[in-house]
Amino acid sequence: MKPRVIIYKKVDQQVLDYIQNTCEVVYFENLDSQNYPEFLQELKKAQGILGSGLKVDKHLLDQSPELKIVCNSSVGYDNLDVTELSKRGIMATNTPEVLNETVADTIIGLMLSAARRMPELDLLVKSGQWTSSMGETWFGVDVHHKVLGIIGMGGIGSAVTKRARFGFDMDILYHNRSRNEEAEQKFGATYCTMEELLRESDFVCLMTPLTPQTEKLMGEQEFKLMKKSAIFINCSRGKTVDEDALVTALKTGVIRAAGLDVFVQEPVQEDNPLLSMKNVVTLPHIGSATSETRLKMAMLAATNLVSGVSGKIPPSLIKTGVQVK
Ligand code: 8YV
Repeated sequence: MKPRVIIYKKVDQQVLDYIQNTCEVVYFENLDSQNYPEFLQELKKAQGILGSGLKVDKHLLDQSPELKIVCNSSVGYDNLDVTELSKRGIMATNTPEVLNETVADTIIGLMLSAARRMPELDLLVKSGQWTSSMGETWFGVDVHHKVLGIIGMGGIGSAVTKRARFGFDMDILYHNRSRNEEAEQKFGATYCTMEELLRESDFVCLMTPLTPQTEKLMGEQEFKLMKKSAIFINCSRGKTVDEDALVTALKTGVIRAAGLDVFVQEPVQEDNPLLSMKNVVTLPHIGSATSETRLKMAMLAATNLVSGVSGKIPPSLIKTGVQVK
């Protein structure tokens, strides 16, 4: 009998076909309050699940007696209670590396958009307000030859560094739990303390995973250390930032601008003050959202799933201490 698995996000037909070769698939193109009870019913019989963002905690796991593997189609796995998974001997996987270059493109896009005020100017042109040559009130600031500070130098950080160094001749500072020698040797990134990075950077990019240690990593004190002319970019998770402190910093000129792909609450609430600020460029959490990259992520998640339910070690097993039998 084929192992039963649940896919709870829309995936490409080729991904579905690949999984169906080995597994009996219960497919939810998306999960919402209407189909959630049905999903919970199916969960009782499922050996594996694949999707992104579902909160997998003790409560959910209590309702998943057959589960062997949880496969995120995302690099981040803050939705998973890995301690609880590991206690129960359930494997967890994510999709690292395949999205690095695409997320790096998004980050450079946010830097350029915020520095050159592209969304504001786009609106101006489209609303017929471009009536004469643009005066200095509309000028932006340069990106090239500036100092870029990267907090969290993993694969995505390295891909941003490469672009910033070789495309924009920027100087790169970084702060990370451990030194990244490759980023230092290949791209000339310089390791420094968080405080030095915040003080000296013209652009501060936050790229850490969300963990109890990184929650609200950027708060009032951190924004105050930044240059008044600095631009803050967040493409990690909203909760790595104290959003109220960010709003105040942007409103009171503590920093110049921000480019944000992520928010504390997603989808973002209409009354979030960040939405009405001209010096904030927003994106709806689409860092990795290109057709090519989302397909690669889903295919990697599928490979993890099929390996896991077939008793093999999945290629991107998250180290949770689970003894794979
Ligand atoms: C995905 C992400 O956007 O991989 C991540 O951690 O944040 C994004 O690439 C998201 O989780 C939806 O698949």
